[in-house]
Parts: sequence; structure tokens; C-alpha cells
Amino acid sequence: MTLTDAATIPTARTIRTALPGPRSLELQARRTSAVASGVSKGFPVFIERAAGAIVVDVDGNALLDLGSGIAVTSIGHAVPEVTDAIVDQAGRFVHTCFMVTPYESYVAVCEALNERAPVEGPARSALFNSGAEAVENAVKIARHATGKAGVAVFDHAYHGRTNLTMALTAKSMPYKHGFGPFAPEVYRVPMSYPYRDGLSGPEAAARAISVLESQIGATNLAAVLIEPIQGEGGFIVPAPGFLGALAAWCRANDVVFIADEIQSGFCRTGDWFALNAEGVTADLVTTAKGIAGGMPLAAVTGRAALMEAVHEGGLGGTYGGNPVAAAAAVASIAYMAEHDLAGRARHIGAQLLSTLSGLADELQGIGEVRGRGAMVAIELVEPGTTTPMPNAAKAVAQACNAEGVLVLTCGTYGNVLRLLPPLVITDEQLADGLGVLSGALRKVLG
Ligand code: PLZ
Repeated sequence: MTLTDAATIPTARTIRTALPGPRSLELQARRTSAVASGVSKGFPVFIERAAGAIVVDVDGNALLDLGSGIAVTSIGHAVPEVTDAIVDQAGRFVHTCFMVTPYESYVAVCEALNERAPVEGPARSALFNSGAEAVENAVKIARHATGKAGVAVFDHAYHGRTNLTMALTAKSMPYKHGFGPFAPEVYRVPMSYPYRDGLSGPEAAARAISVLESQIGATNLAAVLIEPIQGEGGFIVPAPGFLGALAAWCRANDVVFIADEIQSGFCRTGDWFALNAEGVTADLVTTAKGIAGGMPLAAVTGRAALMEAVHEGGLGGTYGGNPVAAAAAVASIAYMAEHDLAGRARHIGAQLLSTLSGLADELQGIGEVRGRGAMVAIELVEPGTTTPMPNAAKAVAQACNAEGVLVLTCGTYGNVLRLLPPLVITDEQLADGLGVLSGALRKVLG
């Protein structure tokens, strides 16, 4: 058995070769002839092992991870408690299909979710494999429970790459371009984007609700689906009061309010879920990513009455709630609670915001620094305007990557740098990453 021995992994960034190094380049050449080119290339350093916030590549470079995959390894890489849970479960059994013969870890994940998800009253959960699959199932449940078809989603939304979730996602290139026709009965509504619309939460909600009422009508609407803090669309934090007003409108109109917490959930924003910050609850909540320390697992958690509306056999799938993934989730959730990773996220956020706000004052071209907890973004714009600068964002990310700091971009306009470090990142590692990022921003914007 080759378990990652955390002791063999440096705790600081250590770069030995140009990045990508020679062995990564060899693997990249093999990849080019073997892997479909439609799969994004990201930064082509091939990873061999990882621990905490450090990933080690095949050339022996130790890189600092400020993306956690894409918001997945919030508890860090190779957490012994989670690795042990995975190994132990793999040694006992890897699959039975929960719908055929059940096992405890599936139930335990649902109990943990029901206890913590921002849902009022008794809750029930069902488990799936990917975020997109969870979103599809949330829509199925909402339609079944209400007998209505329409689903309202927001500008800049991202909900996945399957046919229904492509329809729910806003951005065409690369997610939807050439892949239609898309699922029907999906309606797009204006988001609250304080930096660009200058509206208060209640004003932005009134604008969205007026579109819901005039262009769809509550009697045709099964669900309003929203990311409480948008992820791929640009880490857009709606103005305070926006989410609460939408939730209240949904409740008054027999419309299911679905919070997609796939990117924002599990301590990332400094609470268990992003909705917690405003005390808002949802009828259904979708989760994935951070739930299982990197194993593929997703869930829908919702008010019991809604979840129980679906007939037996209406929800499921061969692999949903796989025993190894479920064991990893039980261990990951316990780890988050025990180590107060929500508190860590707030601590990381305070450091990120103070350094980056200082840079925003110093440099031309930083339109806004925003975010909550360890979900922080920098939106780059032409100085003195709000015109997006996607090339600058790309250049900053590339400059960081070249120094062994993994930084991701996002945004409808591609002009947002996003920081999603593992919540176990040390203060020294974070300071190192911020130093590299600051240098890259100065170089590109200065
Ligand atoms: N909902 C809010 O962030 C996944 C996408 C990466 P899956 N975001 C990362 C890419 O380019 O494919 C995401 C999300 C929100 C749903 C999803 C979809 O989750 O597990 O990728 O299907």
C-alpha cells in the first residue's frame, strides 16, 4: 500500500525546475495524443502526491494550492483521518448499490447533512455523484412536488455541464457553445451584482421578482435556483437582503427556493453554508465538492415534506452515495467540525481581504476585491472604468502558476482571479502565496 506520507512532503513551496518540468512535459505529450482536447488544460504540471495545501509534481516541485482543485479539498490534501476512512471502507466493500442493499455510511452522511443544511424543520437527503447530478435532482424534486415546470436561474449562474444544467448555466463559451438544443422551461433573471449594478439587496430583489412575475408567473414556476455566492460566474456576493427577499417571495408563492451550495458550502465562506450569514433558509440545498475531501459525492437536502413527495424509485442511480465516498464524507465533515474550519475560513478571509484591499488602493485596474471567508476574488478592469480585463487576469494567474502558486480565474467576462485555498493552509503558506500574487499583480498592472 502506498499511502501518502505527509512527512515526505515539504510544508513550503519548493521549486526545482522550470514549470512545467521535463517529466510533466513528457506526460503532457502523452496526454495530447490520448485525452480528448475538449477537456480544459489548466496548468499542466502532473501531480504525484499532496498534503495539506501543498501538491508535489512528478518533477519534485512542491506547489502551493490556492484553488483546492476547484473548491473541493477544503480540508486539505491527504488528511489522515479521511485517508484511513477511505482505506478501511475500500478493504471492507467498495460497492453494493444503496438501492439494492444499503449500508450505514450513506445514512450517516444524510444525518450530518440534515443536521447542518440551512433548511427549516425536519430534513431528508439523497446522495448522488456530481454537482450537476444533484442540481438535476433538485429540479426533479421541485417539479414533482409543485406540479409545475418553470425554473428561474440568474445571470452569471453556473450549475453544471449536463443537458439540463447547461441550460441552467449562463455562460455560453465554453460550457454551452455548440451543445444545444437545451432543456426547456428555464428562465434567466437579473442577479444582484453590487459592483456592477449599484443596487441594494431589496432593490435588486424587486428587479428580479418583477421579471419572475411578468415573464414567467408564479403559477408556472416550480423553482428559483441560486448560488448564494456565485462561483464560476465571478464570486459575486449578492447585496444583503437579496437572498432573503427572494426566499420570502418563493415561500409566499408556492415556489421551491433551491440554494446551490456546491461551491460555497462546507465551511468555505466561514459558516457551514453561505446562506447562514444572513440567516436565510432554503427549501432544497445542493452540495458536492467540499463534502467528501475530494471523493466524488453530491447531495440534495431539503424540507422533509418536499423530499418525501417523490414516489419510491423516483430518485437514485447506480453509484449515488458510493460507500467509499460516503465514508470519506463522514470523516471530512467530522474533521471540519472538530478543527473549526469555518473559523479558519474567517481567519483566512481576513488576511486575504486586508492584503488585497491594500493592493487595490495601490494599483490601477483592481475594480473590486470581494468575497466571504476563504472564497475571495479580485475583479480586474481597465483603470477608471468597469470594462473587464480578462487578459490581465489570465496573465496574473499564469505568472503565479509559473512560480508554483496555483491560482484560478473565473467570471462571465473571465476577468476575475479567485482564491479558494484549503482551509488548513498555514499562515506562512498563505503569506507566501499572497506575496507571489501581489508580485504578479504589480507586474501585470503596474
Ligand atoms: N454548481 C455552484 O460550482 C461546479 C466546474 C468546473 P460538478 N463548478 C466547477 C468545470 O469547469 O466543469 C459546480 C458549481 C456549482 C454546480 C456545479 C457542478 O458540479 O460536480 O462539476 O458537476
